[in-house]
Amino acid sequence: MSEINVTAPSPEVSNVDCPPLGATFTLGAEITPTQRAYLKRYGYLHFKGVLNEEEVQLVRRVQDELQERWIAEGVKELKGVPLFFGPGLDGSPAIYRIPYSSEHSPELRSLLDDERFTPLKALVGSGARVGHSEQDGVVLNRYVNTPDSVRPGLGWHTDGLRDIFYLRMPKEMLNFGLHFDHIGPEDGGLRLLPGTHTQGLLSMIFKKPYFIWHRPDPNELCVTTEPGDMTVHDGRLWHRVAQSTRLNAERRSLFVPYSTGAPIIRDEQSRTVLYHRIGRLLRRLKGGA
Ligand SMILES: O=C(O)CCC(=O)C(=O)O
Ligand SMILES: [Fe+2]
Repeated sequence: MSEINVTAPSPEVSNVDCPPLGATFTLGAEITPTQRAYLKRYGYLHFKGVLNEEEVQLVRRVQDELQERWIAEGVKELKGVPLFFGPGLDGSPAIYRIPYSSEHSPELRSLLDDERFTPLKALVGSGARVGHSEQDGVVLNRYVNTPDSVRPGLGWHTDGLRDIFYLRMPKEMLNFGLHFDHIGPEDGGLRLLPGTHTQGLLSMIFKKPYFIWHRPDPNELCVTTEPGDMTVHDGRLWHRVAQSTRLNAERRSLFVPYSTGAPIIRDEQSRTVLYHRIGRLLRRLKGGA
């Protein structure tokens, strides 16, 4: 993989050479034309080392603390968004998906509001903000690969379909993911179908059966990550989280919604979102919670 840094002023995106598929980048003071060209063509960007080691430790600790807290307090959902429960690596209860995490951790919130992420907001559009309290908020994910796991991976999907469940048309939207483990191809992890963000609505809805389809695609790209890496993907891009080939392995990620436009704010009275109710039903059928 090549490391690409463009610091000199560059011409408009249309004249910029797009680096080859699989390129990785460094997050600087602004998103470069090269980076924009790559995002436009392939629908995603991979930035290396956006968080330092200390910050990686901080997020891992927050994830463990919130998990401990919600389990101790018997919290099952936050603002109508269910927490996903399942056994952890050592078999004791764990939470695989924690929504609204930055609302309950001022240190996580201030980390994500750090200046280094400002250039990313420019990508989303003017007035873009971190959706700490919008949709599902900042989500902490844990994928556990043990025989008892109820979520060793995540089936094919686009993130834009959520908009349809929130009763609005999928808008242009970017998802920012932070990664907390060393993940090579054999560790499973994020797989993308580059370029599918430009598909029409029909392909976005019907290309693959949402969430239940895990089969590898001949065109999928495997994103290999180190702790502290960041990925950005277009909400319309097809992707999945592949199960690890190593038993007793875990992968952690954090997803940050950046949005513009009218916020979708939920509160403690909000009803469980339909797609989460369907998801919970499917997990229960598999023995999860
Ligand atoms: O964990 C990841 O890298 C991806 C998670 C994801 O695609 C999602 O939560 O929608
Ligand atoms: Fe996703």
